Amino acid sequence: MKILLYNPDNGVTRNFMPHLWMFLLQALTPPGHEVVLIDGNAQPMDEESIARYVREQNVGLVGIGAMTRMIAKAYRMADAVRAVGVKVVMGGPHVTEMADEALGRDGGSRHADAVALGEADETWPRIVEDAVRGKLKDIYAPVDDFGQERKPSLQSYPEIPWDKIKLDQFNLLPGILRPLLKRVGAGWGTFRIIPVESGRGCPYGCEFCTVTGFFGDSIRFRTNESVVNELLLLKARAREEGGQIAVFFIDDNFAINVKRTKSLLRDIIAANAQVHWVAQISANLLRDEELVDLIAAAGGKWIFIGMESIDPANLADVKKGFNKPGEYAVVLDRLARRNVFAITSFIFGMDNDTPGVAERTLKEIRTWPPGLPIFGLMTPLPATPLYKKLEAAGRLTRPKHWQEFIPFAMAHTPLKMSIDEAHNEVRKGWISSYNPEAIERAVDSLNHKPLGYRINILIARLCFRGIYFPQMGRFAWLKTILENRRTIWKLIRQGFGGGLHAAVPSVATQPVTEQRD
Ligand code: B12
Ligand code: SF4
Repeated sequence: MKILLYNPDNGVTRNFMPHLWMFLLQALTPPGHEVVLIDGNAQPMDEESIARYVREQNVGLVGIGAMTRMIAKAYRMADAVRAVGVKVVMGGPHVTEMADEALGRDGGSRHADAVALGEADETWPRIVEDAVRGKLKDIYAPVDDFGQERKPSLQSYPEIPWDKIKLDQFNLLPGILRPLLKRVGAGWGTFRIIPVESGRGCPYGCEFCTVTGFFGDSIRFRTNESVVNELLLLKARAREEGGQIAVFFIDDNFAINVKRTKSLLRDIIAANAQVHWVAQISANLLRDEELVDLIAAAGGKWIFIGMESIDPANLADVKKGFNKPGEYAVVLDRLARRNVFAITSFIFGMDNDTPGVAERTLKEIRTWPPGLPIFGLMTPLPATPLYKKLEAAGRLTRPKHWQEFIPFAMAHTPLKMSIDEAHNEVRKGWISSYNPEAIERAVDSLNHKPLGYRINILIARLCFRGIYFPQMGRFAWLKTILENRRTIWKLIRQGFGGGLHAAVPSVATQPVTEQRD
């Protein structure tokens, strides 16, 4: 049977990396089937084109996975596939919580023939076999022989054949920057970010988060050996294609068991399996100097830290009191001393937020080493404790906000500010952090570091601004590059080592600091 696994585009950004679930389910598909992957972020498709594709390619089963924010598009695509008589199975965090919605049992129309609840590592082969026999069930749940929920063990994690998988659609290098990147070193023909997981689960249970409910509060790990082998495979691929591969460890808290993380990092170093990587780690776990040393030595470059708020009352309110704003600066300095920088994520519209929260947060951020601040709004995702609390209090203004997804729009009213005020605070956060002057300041603040670090933060900032400011398509990118031409030009001149006193054409309003590496 030919199986199509499809992930809808998120409609806001082109996702910078592929979705792991597709590659994982492909690797777990029983032999004898052909599995095709389409990520709508890289290969845009509408309802008509997916219907045509499944007909022309004789696809027998379509699997669709989506987060809450993409679910409306996922349903539309599922409807189009079902309309041409092909079965659809849906999975992922949204339909796990809202299976009745996907199956049309809540009064709405039916979108999926079957729903895979929770982690599908063990149920997927069964789903494929049932589809072949024409006997798909409505619901597949990961349960043991006694009907008790069973989380799959990651001890026998499948080998994802990264060396063979076609990844043409995931080259992130904008052609315009290639000449500059060649100056940094050989091997910049391609640049891809690949998701790798080393464990699942999180015991913290923050009120707004789906993870503890979905993956459970006890943590399951892959073996060090299997993670190291995956990194070696990716490293070999980058070498072969004369490009760069960076890894995003998508574990929700990569250092949740510090002892185990250290042992994994030591094994990565011993096997010479270092690639550049990003991981999510909460600030409280980054107090450990030895851990941070190992992160740097094992290839860690960016750490995503869910700071959420600089207000301890807000943090306590959402059960994230283990975050201590007083130590954020210390943690970030500790990382920066090892040339590891942070993606710092904030949520505005929390119940203790008042107008001015953006400026208060930005004031703190300006005292930190340069990084990538991101700002979002408190969002009640289905089945989270937050959703239940707001629903019970009658505070949801758009209880089914996913049916009409609007980026950066609240679905409930915060207690101490209006919805519009919260939206303005987020806007202010993004404008102040990603305007051309802010980007230039961030790049200049690394003037004492080798050129590669400045190029790195420039590219990262240009990409990250696209999370908030529409930046899809060549024209939008060209505009962004033009707006930031002064900083880009400065780096080009530093890279080529000439004309350091020349003014930036038509935009040089300040003297440019002379800087050589
Ligand atoms: C990596 C990641 C991202 C990446 C993007 C996704 C990518 N390219 O991988 C980035 C960093 C960009 C990101 C951003 C966001 N993310 Co995110 N992200 C994750 C993260 C950490 C890992 C995803 C992953 O690969 N997991 C591992 C795989 C194996 O698990 P899985 O995807 O759930 O798949 C399993 C099952 O669900 C099932 N399954 C999934 N799909 C399908 C399909 C079929 C057909 C079947 C049968 C089974 C199946 O089988 C898989 C194997 O068991 C998850 C948390 C988590 N641990 O999952 C959050 C998570 C998915 N993100 C979340 C959110 C909210 C966001 C943001 C909205 C955050 C924000 N406020 O800005 C943004 C939106 C992004 C966008 N523009 O679309 C939520 C989603 C909750 C929800 N109900 O939708 C999660 C669960 C985290 C959370 N805090 O709750 N994210
Ligand atoms: S926000 Fe992070 S720390 Fe909190 S429950 Fe979710 S994954 Fe765990």
